[in-house]
Amino acid sequence: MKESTAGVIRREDYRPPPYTIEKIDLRFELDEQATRVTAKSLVKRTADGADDAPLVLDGQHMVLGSVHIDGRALSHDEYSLTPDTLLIPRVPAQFTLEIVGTVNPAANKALEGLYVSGGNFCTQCEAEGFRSITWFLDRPDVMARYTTRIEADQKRYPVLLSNGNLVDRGALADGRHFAVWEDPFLKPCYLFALVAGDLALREDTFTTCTGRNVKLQVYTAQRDLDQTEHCLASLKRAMKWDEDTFGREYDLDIYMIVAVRDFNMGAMENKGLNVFNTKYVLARTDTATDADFLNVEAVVAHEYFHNWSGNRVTCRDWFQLSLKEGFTVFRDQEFSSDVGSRALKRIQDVQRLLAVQFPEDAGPTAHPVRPDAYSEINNFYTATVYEKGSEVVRMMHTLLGKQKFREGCDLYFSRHDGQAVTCDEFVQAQVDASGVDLSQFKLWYSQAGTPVVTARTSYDDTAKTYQLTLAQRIPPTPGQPEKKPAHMPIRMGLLDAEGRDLPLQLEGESKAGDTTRLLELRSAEQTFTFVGVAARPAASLLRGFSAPVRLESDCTDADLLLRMAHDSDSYCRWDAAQSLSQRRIVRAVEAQQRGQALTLDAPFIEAFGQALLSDAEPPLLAQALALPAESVIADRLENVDPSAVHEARNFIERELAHAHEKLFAQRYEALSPRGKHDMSASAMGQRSLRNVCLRYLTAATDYRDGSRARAQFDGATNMTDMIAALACLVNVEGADRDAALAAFYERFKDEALVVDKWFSVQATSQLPNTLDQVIALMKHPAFQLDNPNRARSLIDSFSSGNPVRFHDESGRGYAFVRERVLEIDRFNGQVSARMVGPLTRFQRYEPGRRALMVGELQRILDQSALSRDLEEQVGKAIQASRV
Ligand code: B3K
Ligand code: ZN
Repeated sequence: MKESTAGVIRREDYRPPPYTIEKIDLRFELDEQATRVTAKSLVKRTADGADDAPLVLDGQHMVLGSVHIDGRALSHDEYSLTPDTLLIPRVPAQFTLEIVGTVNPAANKALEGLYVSGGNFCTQCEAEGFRSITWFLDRPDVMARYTTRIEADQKRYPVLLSNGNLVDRGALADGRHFAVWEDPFLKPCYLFALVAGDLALREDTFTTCTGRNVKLQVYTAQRDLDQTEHCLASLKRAMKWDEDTFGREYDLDIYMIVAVRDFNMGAMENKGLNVFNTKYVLARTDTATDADFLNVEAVVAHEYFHNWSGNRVTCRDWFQLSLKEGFTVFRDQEFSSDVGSRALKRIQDVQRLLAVQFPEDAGPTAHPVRPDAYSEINNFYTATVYEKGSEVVRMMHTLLGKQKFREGCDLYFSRHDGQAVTCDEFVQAQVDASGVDLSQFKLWYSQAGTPVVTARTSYDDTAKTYQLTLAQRIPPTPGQPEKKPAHMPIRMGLLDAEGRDLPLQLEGESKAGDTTRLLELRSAEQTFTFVGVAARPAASLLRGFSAPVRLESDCTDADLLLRMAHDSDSYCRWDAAQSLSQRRIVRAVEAQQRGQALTLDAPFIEAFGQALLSDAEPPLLAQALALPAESVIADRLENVDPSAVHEARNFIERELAHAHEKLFAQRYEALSPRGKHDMSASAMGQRSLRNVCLRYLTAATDYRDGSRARAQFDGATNMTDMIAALACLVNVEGADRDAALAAFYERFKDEALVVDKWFSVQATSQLPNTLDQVIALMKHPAFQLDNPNRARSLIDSFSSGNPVRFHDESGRGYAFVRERVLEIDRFNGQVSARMVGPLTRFQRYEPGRRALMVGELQRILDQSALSRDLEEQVGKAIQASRV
């Protein structure tokens, strides 16, 4: 096996930089194949730098032109150049360094550094892309003041943008022109950005809380301009919210968002000049779903919030990534909760955590929220750093309370404005503001793995006491065999036989108090005794999902049924419904394995009927009725046979559909759209419930009759209803399916994001020949492997969104993904390293599948010249497979 520790960077090895760069003037002479970049920097030795410390700059994929120190050209023997560095052995304590280099943006398919997308220039520097633009101290604790002069052909690139404020512009000879941008704020180089192109603009203004006018601009291709209204409106909402909720005001005179089609991730918070994947900018009701609208709003807000949590206060090193990401995800989740439905948002966020982060935390690439080592930092933009990181911030919010938490944030921002700091400093600010002891709590930053909390309960009818014993254990993860108990907030309540909340009185308290309590679990096991409990209650635990743990409780089906119908906590109602479904699916899997007939119990069927008849809020009801995803079911089992899970889930779905066909149909009809298309939260909620009903109604025909879905597809006036209908239809063999797919493509073939949906929906079909269809679609003229959105729309939708076909027992699904991963890895390691993810989650599967998956991983590792990104991920997976 290849040496897996080569090139590993460790947190404990952090040293402050021996030199820093306080100011940099950049000049770009833009040309698709050969852009000349001149960087003039003010370099200073720091207190940590020895007199004879060499200056080692990061730089790659560039051709060096010249190096000057204080105006004097260095000869070749005065520096040494490697593929990743430029080393100058002897330098003064302070000097001006001028470096000229050339880059080839058109050839850049890794989409990191300076590249061309849709004929326009753009950049992506986080985490380490700036080193492909010029030689620099590419680390976030080196913060400089930037000016950027851009020169380009006036006709082809009329718009020239960079960070900060525009200070000069004008014409040059030969039909070229220039613009000069100046960013008054110190920033690390990962926040640098440049955009040049022929772009259309939507503009607005925002007046900040102190009365400053900020110009807001959204740039896109001309043809997409009518899809940018929602983006701009979302930005304004986010700016206002951050003032009201966190007291954060915007600091420049202009805020720009540019949408590009070729982008490795969602968006990038470059100072004053965000670059976005078109997916998170464009939204019009005929091309984007309700979920797309909400995602645009959330991502726009997320990037905007980074202006404080990330840009004004940044990370000292990349191990601290969650300092800005976990906190900013928390902020965007709170924003979405405040402007939309808090209850729904919480359920959706938990769903994502269960579907993506829990499996990651249980797999070969499990890592702490603040990792200890990496080979390729881009592999650490993970659900753990982001979403679990946000849960960690949320727990502090819970433990401190809203007010103290806000004071802690204020202190953090004022204490560290303009600095590059660590997660410890964030926690310290919370401690200093609140006086709350978070020393044990900090283990959440250093221990990987999802804690399992077990709840045992007992009721003493004579003493009228109720005991709740909570025990915790954190499973071993790679490199961390032993764990210490975590400090976690467990919000809970107790329900009486009618499902009403009981006032709670803990032993030792003089009287009963609130109906919801915050218990703090700190030890491996703790018992809480409630007194004055008249009859055995049902425990409602982990209200609002107060800690990111797997809860295993001894609750009965009767408790769950009661909580599903009556729990005052909306998350707990949802969780009860999901647990009931999950239990039945697992029973059906076991029955299959024993060769027994599958059955579904009447009380459960009855409860679903009651729910359908209830006046529960439609979006919450939709979430409760939708069965857990196959991947989420599998994540709770061992030795999984994905076909059995698929069969079991389909069985439950079909039984419920048959039993309640009439009710589903009534609800479906009653929720039919009336009047003008409405984007209110309640209208969106109704659409989501109606589309869940459509799914059950199609399941009621055993996916043999797609006529209702076809009718919805034909009559749909918006993308939400259209794609929901198509997602049902792709599972129904026959003419309706083919006609709808053809019509959809014909209508939307010029809308790239909708074509992505078209590929994606086909890749998720349950039909047995889906892999062949996917392979055929790779040859479709619209398919493009080097566009990340398009590649993911087909390949990731298949591997992550279609477990039963991906895990086909022949292993063909695995081989297909391995081939694509290797193809993409030749030009884009960031995308290939993510795409391999589903192959690395082999641990829960039965031995046959596991061996096939590991076999494919080994085939990947046997290749030479893998990207560092892919090699790290696959190397870890192989290592875990040997334990
Ligand atoms: N900070 C960027 C992510 C950069 C990813 C680099 N591989 C987007 C965000 O989290 O806001
Ligand atoms: Zn972010």
